[in-house]
Amino acid sequence: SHTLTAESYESDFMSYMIRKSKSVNKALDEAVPLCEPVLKIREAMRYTLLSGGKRVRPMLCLAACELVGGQESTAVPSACSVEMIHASSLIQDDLPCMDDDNLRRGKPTNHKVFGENIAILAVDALIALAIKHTGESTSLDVPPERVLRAILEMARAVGTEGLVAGQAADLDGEGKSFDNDTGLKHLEFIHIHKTAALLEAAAVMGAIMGGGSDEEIERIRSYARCIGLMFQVVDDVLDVTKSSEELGKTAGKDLISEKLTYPKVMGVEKSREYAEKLNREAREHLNMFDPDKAAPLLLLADYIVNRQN
Ligand code: GRG
Repeated sequence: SHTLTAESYESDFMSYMIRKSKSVNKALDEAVPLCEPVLKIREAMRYTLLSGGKRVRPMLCLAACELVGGQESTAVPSACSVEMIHASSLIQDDLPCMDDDNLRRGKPTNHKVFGENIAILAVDALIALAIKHTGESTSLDVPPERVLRAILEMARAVGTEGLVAGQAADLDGEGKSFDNDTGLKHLEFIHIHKTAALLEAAAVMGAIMGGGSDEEIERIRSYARCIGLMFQVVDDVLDVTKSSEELGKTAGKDLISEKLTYPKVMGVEKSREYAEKLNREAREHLNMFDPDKAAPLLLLADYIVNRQN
């Protein structure tokens, strides 16, 4: 019942996504109980963690685990941990000293509700919990080598080889002007680190926990990296298309800023083609697997490339 056939594409995939996010949401809810000590910090953690993201990273983690023959439950703690890291990075990214945003997922940002001091502590606590949760809640049937390897994978995706490197490059590029060639390189570096690294870690953690071979893990890694970059190319295109629709309605700050984007560097059409190319590449990385079993990951790629918001 966990495999999808290509024929029943959309409805099956949607119910698959909904089923997966339900397991993850339930596990996330249980992972951060509202209790003393530090009730306020827990409220702030839960505010962002449980405020309705798309759960793309957890879904990647669970689907990768199942693809290599593992049980969903084996990867649920990893899926939750990755989402905790994601939530922490969103809170930090929205702070006044970073992007200074008032809204996230249509709601006031964490620091707007809880104050900057609490928001920063919630970030720290979410990162610590992410590490603890996979270490503590993964089934004892999983060999400890796998748990260690998965946690290292996640740590790598956060630090100076991952999210932090992407954010630092992003800050560094602010206000600079680039020619198309260096602009593209800069943009690619940012997205490989800010976005693809965590998507990659999510999928790889699932594949590790599920007992995938080194070759399977590396194929899944390459797939996820393509998906991560594609995610951002699509995001940039949507920004442009949405902006021109909404021009005059909302003066979003990206409209007025000189933010570097794929459409700016290569134009909207070429950006769309690039996203399609990355989708084809992502699929190729999975062609060693039984297509029925790989269906969720293949459909996830289509979902990302076709998404409208
Ligand atoms: C790990 C705390 C910490 C910080 C690292 C601030 C920072 C340094 C990095 C910023 C990383 C960041 C915000 C990247 C953007 C990633 C991205 C594509 C966000 C949107 O993801 P979606 O669309 O969001 O999956 P939802 O809302 O669906 O969860």
